[in-house]
Amino acid sequence: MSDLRASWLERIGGASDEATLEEVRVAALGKKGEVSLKMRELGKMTPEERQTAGPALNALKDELNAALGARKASLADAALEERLKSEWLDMSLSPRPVRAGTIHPISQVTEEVTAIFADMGFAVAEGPQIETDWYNFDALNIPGHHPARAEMDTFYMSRKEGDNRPPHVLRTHTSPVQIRSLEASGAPTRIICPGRVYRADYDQTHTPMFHQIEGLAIDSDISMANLKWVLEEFFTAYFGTKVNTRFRASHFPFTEPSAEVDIQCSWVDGQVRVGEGDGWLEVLGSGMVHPNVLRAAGVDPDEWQGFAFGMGIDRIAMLKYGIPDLRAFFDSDLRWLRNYGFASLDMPTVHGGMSGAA
Ligand code: 2NL
Repeated sequence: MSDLRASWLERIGGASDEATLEEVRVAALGKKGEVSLKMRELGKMTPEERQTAGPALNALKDELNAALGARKASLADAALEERLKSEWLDMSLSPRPVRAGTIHPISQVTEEVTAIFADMGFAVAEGPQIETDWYNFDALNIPGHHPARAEMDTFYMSRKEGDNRPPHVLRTHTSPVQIRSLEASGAPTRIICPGRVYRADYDQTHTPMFHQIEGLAIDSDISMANLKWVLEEFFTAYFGTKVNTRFRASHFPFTEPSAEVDIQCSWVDGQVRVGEGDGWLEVLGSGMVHPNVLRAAGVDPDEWQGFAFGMGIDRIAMLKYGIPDLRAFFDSDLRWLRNYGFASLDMPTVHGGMSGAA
């Protein structure tokens, strides 16, 4: 009996998969299994023999059943373990980089500039890019014979055959937005107008479409002194360092007096550095709004006065980030701009916003 027990326990322990284990079970405890046959033989024994053999066989049957159950469970565990190993997935792997859109550098700079003027109480105004010649020229005291109205600088829209009204133009500055805003809301006012403007010009420093930001402040006592303070405050905030300015007398049809404004700079290793130094860079035009312009916008020049200025966004973006060629802004591939510190180009911008994205 103990040989029987030992040999079956060994076969159970040696079964390496569930199918083999089932074969062992049938061979021991199935209808014609060895242990089952032995139990059938109990009937032929004498009562004395049966008294010892019966309980021994029952105990053996229970023990083998328990051993079969335990072996089956451990084989199932091992099989699961194997499966888990083969089906393992590395969740720590970085995802493939997502090609996402980013904010264009010009838009980033526009927002930066707008935010600085907003802190000084300027509201943003926007308007159409296709303008009438009244809003683009006449209202700004630019007479019909002025060179700025010449065919070579201005993009004219064509009229239908037989329509003899003056043609619409692509606005050559954002001033018409300020005229429209003055007309609609009157004085006092403090606004800035960023946007696209168009001139027929194309070389290393000019593109036919570029970006401008103009400012306008009208009240009863606004002076050139306010203009100088506002501009120095702006340059210092924008360039992150104290910036000195120089006002040079100039001429624009829409301002009187007029001034061109330079910022102080130095040249280090062929690169311009804004703030101080022995050089000056022209960055904007400005002046006191001409009485004719106030009148054209329906504002009484005997009651109101103020300053206006205009600057190229592309140009001040180039100055801050050391970008050599204006045309680079309008290439389709902007990845090179990462070299100039446009960090948000590295950050995916997700529709609806993502924390941390600019
Ligand atoms: C320049 C010159 C300037 C203005 C723009 C302006 C607007 C109104 C009335 C009067 Cl509504 N002036 N704008 C004034 C002076 C200069 O821009 O060289 N910009 C790049």
